Amino acid sequence: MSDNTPWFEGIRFPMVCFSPEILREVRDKFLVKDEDTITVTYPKSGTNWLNEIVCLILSKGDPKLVQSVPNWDRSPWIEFTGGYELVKGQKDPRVYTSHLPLHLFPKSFFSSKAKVIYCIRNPRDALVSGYFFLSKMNVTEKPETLQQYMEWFLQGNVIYGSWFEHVRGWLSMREMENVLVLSYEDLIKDTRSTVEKICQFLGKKLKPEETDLVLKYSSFQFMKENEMSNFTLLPHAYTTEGFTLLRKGTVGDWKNHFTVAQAEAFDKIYQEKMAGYPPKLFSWE
Ligand code: PPS
Repeated sequence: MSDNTPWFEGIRFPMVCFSPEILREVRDKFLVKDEDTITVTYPKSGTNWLNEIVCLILSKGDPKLVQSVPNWDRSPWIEFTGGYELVKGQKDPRVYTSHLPLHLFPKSFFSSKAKVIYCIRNPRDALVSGYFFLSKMNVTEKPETLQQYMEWFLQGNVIYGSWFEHVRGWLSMREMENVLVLSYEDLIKDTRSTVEKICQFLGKKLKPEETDLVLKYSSFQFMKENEMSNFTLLPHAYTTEGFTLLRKGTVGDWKNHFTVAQAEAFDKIYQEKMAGYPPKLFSWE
């Protein structure tokens, strides 16, 4: 990738809504509060789904908020210039989101009791999702082919940097009691019990019928039709024809797009970079 996207501390960011000054301030000066809930992901790993679920858990399944306020206002991205202002103005208890790698995350988090939910996804599916998303957006150089995007991805030369470093960084926090690690694959496989796990982590007890509402309003179909959740309200200058956030919402779509040679090349690098983790830690393995 060779465009003019901004860089901060060796990580590339999108061309719009970012500045190194705000990124530095978020890391060094922003005060995380004990009552904050923060959802964190590498891009294309289920961020907006998780945000919808958390928002609906907090409203006990009442969809009023998710149907009236755009997702980027109800769970602002702290590292976006506009999002940072929104988070600072939020009433307690605050709920916000981030794609930041651990080393760029607000330093004050590490001495707080704030809760972080980190959602990981098979990098192959995150790669395919990112490829289709960014080829229809005007915020970075558009990849021309999946092969090209795969090369950028494996080099960490994509927005928010290397998937491997992101995941290694955040997984180092997985034993902390204020950090919950989930996977997109678990959310797909058993949405109800994963939602219940989130409720337990957040200390929220929902009645079964309230959980039903959380599941209903955060479902792929509801989110795809909800203009507060599906990114159709993004400024048209940012997107091109065919852009969609809720594209497929499945596990394993990479198998429809990787060639055998690409799958083998990816596996080789994956095995090298992820060596040392216990078997079965990742639900896609
Ligand atoms: S972003 O742009 O980084 O914030 O994108 P992110 O929200 O992290 O990831 C987008 C992918 O999540 C899928 N998605 C869902 N899957 C299942 N159910 C629900 N409700 C849901 N909401 C979003 C979305 O379809 C993207 O994955 P792909 O594989 O592209 O379909």
